[in-house]
Amino acid sequence: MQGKIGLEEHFAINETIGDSRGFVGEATWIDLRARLLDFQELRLAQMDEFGIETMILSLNAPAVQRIDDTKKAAEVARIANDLLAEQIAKRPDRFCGFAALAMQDPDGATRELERCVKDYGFKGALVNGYSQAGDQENCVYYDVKDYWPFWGVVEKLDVPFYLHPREPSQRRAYEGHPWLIGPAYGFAAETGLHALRLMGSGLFDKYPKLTIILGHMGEALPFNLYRIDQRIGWSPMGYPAKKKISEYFAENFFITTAGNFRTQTLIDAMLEVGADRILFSTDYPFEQIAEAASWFEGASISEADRVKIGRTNAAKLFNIG
Ligand code: GRE
Ligand code: ZN
Repeated sequence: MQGKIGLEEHFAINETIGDSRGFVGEATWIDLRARLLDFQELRLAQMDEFGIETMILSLNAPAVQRIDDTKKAAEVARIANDLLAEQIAKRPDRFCGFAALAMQDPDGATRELERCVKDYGFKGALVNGYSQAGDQENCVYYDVKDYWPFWGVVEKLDVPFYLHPREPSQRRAYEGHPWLIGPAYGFAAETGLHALRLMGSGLFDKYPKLTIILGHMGEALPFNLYRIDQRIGWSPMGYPAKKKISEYFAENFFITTAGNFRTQTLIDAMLEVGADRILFSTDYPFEQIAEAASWFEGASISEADRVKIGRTNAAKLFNIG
């Protein structure tokens, strides 16, 4: 399929490239590093070869979220956003952008998002989970009330917020099992939990038009919606939000196929949230575009759904083409 749009697709800058080093061996790193720092050559060649017309680009992880000096975090976000805008300007027909945001400072993050959307035409923000604010131990989650004015502005700007993974804040549970911490499992556990916090806080009752995007086919949430709803209904601890988790998930969330190229999983997600809320993505360059595209083209879904998931859902959501 030609004309695909991908939206979990990363780049890095000198200040953040080191954050991606630990995920692969030495031989792979040489290639991964080159692909993260590249915009116009390796990336466009792959996009051309596999029918990806547009990528919405975002900074690598955890990057800005891990910098506990708030001023420094804001500076790195700004450097990344400025560079991204320059690179998009060279190929506005092929690239769009998501803003990196130093969520350590909710007001500063709000202003940076406004700047990126209004001055650069960015399509929203991609944030790598909780932020470490002032101190590495201070992991802040965005359901807390300090962030509600930020969310109000996100809703008013009418742009999606991509909640991207990072390593779990709960290190004790992973002790002795470092292989669990990263993209194999810890990323999804951490990010799914953060998404549930947002939903359960009542955030979407206050800002019903807010749109959150999750990668990796929804970080395992589609598979668990029934049980979560069912058991919250029984909970003696109460539940602060007005609607069921499955209702927020269906009304306020989109999910992408990034890094989860599995038809069984896609079909479960389609049954839970519908083909209109699923968006093709690769997770380049951590995943191979060849693999993502060949799986997607051959997946046993209808051609109408393939076109929606591959292109038209994202074109509508982001006003592309
Ligand atoms: C990602 O961006 O999702 C990612 C990383 C590092 C390793 C694997 C991965 O940032 O999927
Ligand atoms: Zn990613």
